[in-house]
Amino acid sequence: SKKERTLAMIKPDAVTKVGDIIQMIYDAGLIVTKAKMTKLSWKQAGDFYMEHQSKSFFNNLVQFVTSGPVVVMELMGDEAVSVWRKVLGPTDSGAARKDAPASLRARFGTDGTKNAGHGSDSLASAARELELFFPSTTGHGPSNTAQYSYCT
Ligand code: YYY
Ligand code: MG
Repeated sequence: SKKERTLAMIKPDAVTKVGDIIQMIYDAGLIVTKAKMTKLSWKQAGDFYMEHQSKSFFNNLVQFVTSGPVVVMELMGDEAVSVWRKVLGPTDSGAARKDAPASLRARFGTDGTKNAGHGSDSLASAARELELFFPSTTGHGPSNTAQYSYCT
C-alpha cells in the first residue's frame, strides 16, 4: 500500500494525554515525523476549519480549539490518512464509546465538539493542513524537512 502523510492534532482537552496518544500512533504502525505544541489564534483556527465556516457549530468549534494549547503532528505511514482517522474513531466521543471503545475519541474525548483529536480527511486536506502548520521552506537556510532513516 502507499506511504502517506497526514496532519494530526491533539485538541486542548487531550494534550495531557499526549504520551498515550503517541503510543497509539506507533501501535497503529505510523510514525511521528514533525511535532509542535502551539496555541491557535481565532484566525488560525478559522482558516484550519474553513470547510465548516457556514456550519452552526463553527463558533463553538473555534472557541474550543483556541481554548488552550494543541499539539500538531505530521504522521507518516502506509495509508496514514485513513489509518489515523480509524485510530481517532467517530467524530462524536459518545458514539465512539459505543461503536469503537478502544479509539482515541472514546478514551479521551468528552462530546461531539470536545473530541480530543483531529485527522485530515483526504490527501488534499492533509497537504493543505500540513502546509498551515509546517510550511515548506523556500530559498536558502536550514530545511524543515528532516530525513528519517527509520521511515522505510
Ligand atoms: O473530521 P471530524 O473531526 O471527525 O469531523 P468534522 O465533521 O470534519 O467536524 C470537524 C469538527 O467540528 C469535529 O471534530 C467536532 C466539531 N463538530 C461539532 O462541534 N459539532 C458537530 N455537529 C460536528 C462537528
Ligand atoms: Mg473533518
